[in-house]
Amino acid sequence: MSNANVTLELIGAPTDVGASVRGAGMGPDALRVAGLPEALARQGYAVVDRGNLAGPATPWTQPPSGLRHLDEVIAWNRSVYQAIDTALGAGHVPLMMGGDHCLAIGSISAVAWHARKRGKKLRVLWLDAHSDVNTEATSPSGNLHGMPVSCLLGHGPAVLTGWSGERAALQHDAIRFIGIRSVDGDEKEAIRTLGLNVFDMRHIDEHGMRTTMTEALQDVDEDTHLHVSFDLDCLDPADAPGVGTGVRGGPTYREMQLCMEMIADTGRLGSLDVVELNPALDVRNQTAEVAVELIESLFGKSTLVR
Ligand code: 5AB
Ligand code: MN
Ligand code: MN
Ligand code: MN
Repeated sequence: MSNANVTLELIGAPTDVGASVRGAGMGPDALRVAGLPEALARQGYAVVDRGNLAGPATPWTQPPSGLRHLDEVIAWNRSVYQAIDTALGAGHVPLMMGGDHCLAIGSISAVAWHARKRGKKLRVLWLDAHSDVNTEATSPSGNLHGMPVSCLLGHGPAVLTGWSGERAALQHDAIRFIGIRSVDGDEKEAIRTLGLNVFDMRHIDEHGMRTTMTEALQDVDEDTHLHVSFDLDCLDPADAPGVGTGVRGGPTYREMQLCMEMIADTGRLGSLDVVELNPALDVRNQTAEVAVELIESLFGKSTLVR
């Protein structure tokens, strides 16, 4: 299918409601300022920018229970779910511009619903420094951007699970984590118990990005809907300083380019989250610009001469 027949639908979700640090709400506009819609249009895609969703302000209160800003997180995720559901229903490829990573609950739940309806196998690539598999019981912070994976696996609070029509939007073997290097003690336990598929930095260091991605994409076939959940703190903070929870020792810009190019090569990318961009901490919008270049590669822009 030529790019012109593919409609990319950009959906802004300007909130930091699930995060620990303020500023991720400016992410969608920073991506626009860095030229994301124009870059994708230059690749020949039909690009529709739906603008920004509306939602509640972040109260910045401490949680009454272990879940900070739960009501607001639910409200934002409802809007995201609806917008992604509408985009997929129209046959478009949704690109959710966060916002913090709690928004993946809504986006991936909608993706899971559509994948099941179409009889597609769902595979999620979780590009992140963190594994985001905390629960209310294990979270050191109460911040819901550290818990979306648990919610999607059916282990979150009841109000944030089951949105895909099944208790778990994702089976444990449907998700691959890439670039992980900051995992809380209880999360490690959860990764082992749940049998999650983690390609951590040690793996990337030892085997390289090429082998890592070959392994991570191994069972992607023509019946697969591939979803990428791209937390910008996956990148090394030297390349991407504009994030709220940066961790040293991540993939370089070049390694991440290869990662994106290998995903593009599958031809199965069906939806994308770009989250955790924090322009308040960025240097001259550099992280947004890096994100745009990586997204261009993810959608098939190649530096290959052959
Ligand atoms: B992000 C931490 N594990 O739960 C927690 O950026 C950090 O979406 C979570 O990956 C980071 O608070 C969440 C310490
Ligand atoms: Mn994350
Ligand atoms: Mn992260
Ligand atoms: Mn973060």
